[in-house]
Order: sequence, then structure tokens, then C-alpha cells
Amino acid sequence: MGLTQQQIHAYRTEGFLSGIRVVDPAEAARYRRLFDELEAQEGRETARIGLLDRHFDQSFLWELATHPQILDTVESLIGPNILLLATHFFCKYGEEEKFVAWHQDVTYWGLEPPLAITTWYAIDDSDRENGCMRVLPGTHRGGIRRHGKADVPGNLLSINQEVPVTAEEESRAVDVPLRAGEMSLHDGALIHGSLPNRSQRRRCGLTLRYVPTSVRPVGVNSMGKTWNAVLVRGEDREQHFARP
Ligand SMILES: O=C(O)CCC(=O)C(=O)O
Repeated sequence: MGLTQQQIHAYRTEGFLSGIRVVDPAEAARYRRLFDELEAQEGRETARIGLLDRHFDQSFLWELATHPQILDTVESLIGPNILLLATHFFCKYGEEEKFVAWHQDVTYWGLEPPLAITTWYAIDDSDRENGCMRVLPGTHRGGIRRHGKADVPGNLLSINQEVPVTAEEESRAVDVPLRAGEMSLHDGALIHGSLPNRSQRRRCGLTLRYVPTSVRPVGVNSMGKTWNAVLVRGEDREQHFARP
């Protein structure tokens, strides 16, 4: 089911939407079990931030990345021709000082125009205590800001990037709690991040990045790589991305 006009308006104004159910609790538990198996196979060190683009070899991730509920939602915002740019897990285990510094996704993604949507699918329940995502509503409308480097150790981002925000902006941060099987979506230019996990529970989310086929790659991404974009809905008339 696609978004309502009201949800589309809220997304355009605030830069994010939350609490959208993708699968029922039984399906969510199945996806969590499948992730647990992948985590056991790869080890926590890798699972934390090193599981990138595993939709190419893990069928449950391909299933999620092409889930009709996710694609209907994304289509409501970027139209019918959709490329999956990447998938990436963000796992924070309890009692570690790992966090995600404030940043805007598209800053180092080498896209023109820099138009992307991230959907964040909750593998685990995610709340304030275990370090759910936080966003600064409306900041996607202010353009891309200059990013610096985080000076606190533990930033999970690939090149330790951080966008400075004022105390006043920070006071307007909104938590984005989710139950397992739900997702949030955010605009690639929205400032967001997350605090350390202060619980004993794992907080794992799967990010799925989507762009319309009209977007063009104009450089490498923050990992120094080109994207392995795949068409997941509609037609790719533009063919801007090399095929994986
Ligand atoms: O999972 C998190 O805490 C942050 C995720 C994130 O930064 C992203 O989706 O770009």
C-alpha cells in the first residue's frame, strides 16, 4: 500500500516518516532469525557495520529489499522507476560506546541530483534505551552542510564524518523508535544519527537505499567504490548506473 497524501506531505515537510509496518510479528521474527544466523556466521565485529550489499547472496535480504510494502512506499515518493542502491546493516550491541554521528546520507554518495531515500527496517525493536535513530526534522530543506570529523571515538560511519549542529538544533531532535518488522524512511539530506546502546539488547537495523532511475552517479561513494545499483521496480530508460 502506498502513502496517503498526508504522509507524503509530512515526509516532504519533515524529511522522514516512521512506524510503517512492513511485515507482521511472525514474519519479523523469521527475518530476525535469519539475521541471527548471518550474524553467527560472520561474527559480531563484521555484523556491526560490515554487512554491505548482502542482498546479492542472502535471499531474505533480497526479499526485504523488494518487499511490495517497501517499494509501494518508496514509489509514492520517487515515482515508479526505482533502483536499489545499497543495503547495509547498522548493529549496536549493548554496553559499547558506538554511535552514529549527525550526518546527511547523500553528502559523500556522488549522486546528481543528490536525491535518495533511506528506509530503515527494524530487525530488532529499537527504542531510546538501545539507541534508536534520531532525526532533526526539516533539516533536509537546508541543503547539504559541510561535514567535519567526529572528535568522540566510536562513530560507526565509514569516514568518521559528522555535521556540526547547534545546541538549539540538537534540542529539537526527535527519536524514531520502531518495533521489529516496522520501518522508517528518511530523505538523503535529512540530518540524523543515533546514540550509544545503553541496554543489554542488540539494536539492529537494515538500511535500504533507493534512488529514482533519473539520478546519475558522478563519483565514487564514501567507501571509494561505485554503486552496484539494481532495478527493483519499473523501467530503467536512463541506464546511468553500470550493471553489477
Ligand atoms: O542505524 C543508525 O543508527 C543510523 C543509520 C544511518 O545513519 C543511516 O541510515 O544512514
